Amino acid sequence: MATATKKAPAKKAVAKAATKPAAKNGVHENGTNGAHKNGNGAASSSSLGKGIPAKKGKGSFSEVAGKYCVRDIKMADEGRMLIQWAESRMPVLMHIREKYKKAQPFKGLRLAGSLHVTKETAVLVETFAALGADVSWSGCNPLSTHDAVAAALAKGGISIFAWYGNHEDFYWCIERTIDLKPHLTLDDGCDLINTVHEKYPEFAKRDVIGGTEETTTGVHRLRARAAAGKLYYPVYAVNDAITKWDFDNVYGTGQSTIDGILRATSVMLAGKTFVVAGNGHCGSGVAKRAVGLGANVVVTEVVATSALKAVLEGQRVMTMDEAAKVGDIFCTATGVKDIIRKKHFESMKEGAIVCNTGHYDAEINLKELASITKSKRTIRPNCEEYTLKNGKKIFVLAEGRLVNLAAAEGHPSEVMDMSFSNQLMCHIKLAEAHKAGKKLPKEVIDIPKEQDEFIAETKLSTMGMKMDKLTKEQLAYINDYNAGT
Ligand code: RBV
Repeated sequence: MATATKKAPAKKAVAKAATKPAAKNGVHENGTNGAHKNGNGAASSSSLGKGIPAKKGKGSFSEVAGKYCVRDIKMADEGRMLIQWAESRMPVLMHIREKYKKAQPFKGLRLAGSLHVTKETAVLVETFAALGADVSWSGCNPLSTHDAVAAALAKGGISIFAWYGNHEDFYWCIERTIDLKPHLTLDDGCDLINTVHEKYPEFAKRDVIGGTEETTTGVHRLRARAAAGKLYYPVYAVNDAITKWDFDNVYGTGQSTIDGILRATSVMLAGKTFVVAGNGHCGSGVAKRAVGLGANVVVTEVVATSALKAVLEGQRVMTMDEAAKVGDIFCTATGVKDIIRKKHFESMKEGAIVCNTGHYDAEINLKELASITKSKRTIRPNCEEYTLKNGKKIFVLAEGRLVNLAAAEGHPSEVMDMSFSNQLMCHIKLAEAHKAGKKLPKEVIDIPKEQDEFIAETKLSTMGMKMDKLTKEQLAYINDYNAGT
């Protein structure tokens, strides 16, 4: 127990957690060297969980070695209320939780996840635990962990390693979740999958049943890994479900990105020139909402069809070289590095605001910005003022990391309901296939159409919406190749 500053309350909290749905399988027998004792397959002589290296991060933590490390377990009650708030807005996920509670599809299985520790994620995590999984969790971005939620999960018995501002120990946390020797992995951005594959390839090949990936950037990486013949277990591309990318990526990113920009700046969007880099699902969602608030939207693109869509939505398309000169606010959503770099900062207007909503912080080249900067200060939370050598000021939000998660609370619960229902259903499929002795191909697997239909139908019915059904005659008509005028 390294810096167990809050040792006593933490212990009490874990014991108390037995009443929570997550507790039964979430609480591990304390392995002081970080190795969990409840393993039933993965060899304990493996290098996984062979001792816990020291953390690099400073500050105090609430920590029980091998079990959890969060900022402050005393925040658990605040986090619990946030989780309850999210639960009440995630009816599809809660419905699936109820449906499978008796069957306990994850009984005997260990699951490690790396995904933003938000109130919505907590509902997913506790659903896995309620359905029998032994869960370990880490964040997938240094600035997206909600400390109160992490505390509530720890208190509820989940093995969680995550805190806000975790730059130095990001991979340390992921490693602690791998100590659990997971049968299943759940990723957002592929950091967990990459660590398991690169550091523990034999374990990945032998012991891991399968995994899932949440986001566009992660699925790209996964497909690249599969194409290189380096994917060692089957992984569902959750991002590519219709009920994920047509909703989470568009409406979730749209609303939460604007939310993040407003919380970090409180500027008026009406009348501003708002530059969106990338008109994919995410960028188009941001553009839609910026238009709705009266901004003048400019889109930069490299794909002609995506550029054309923006033009037909009434937005202007230009190169970043041109957009840099006219923009008041810039938001990157491309998944590509160096979208905004030195020459762009040099031609920006005084007071330009720059942020990113893509998964990684590579889209804005802050090193190049630093090279032309005289001084820097944090002028508001999540808003840094860079004063350039020529006296011009540029404001960067959330250190160029996902502004929607770092400066706001991520996507709303209502839309994460569908994304996380997809996550859960894919893991149920993996667990069921495993229990039936069925081997899935070691590939990136697409989401079956029936899953999308089930999730969309359930979501609609929880919203009180009813759809029409085709009559027999209508069905026959649309399937009649010979029907004419
Ligand atoms: N995302 N999660 C949340 N509230 O938990 N918000 C956004 C949340 C996910 C979203 O699914 C997206 O694909 C991913 O974060 C990007 O890292």
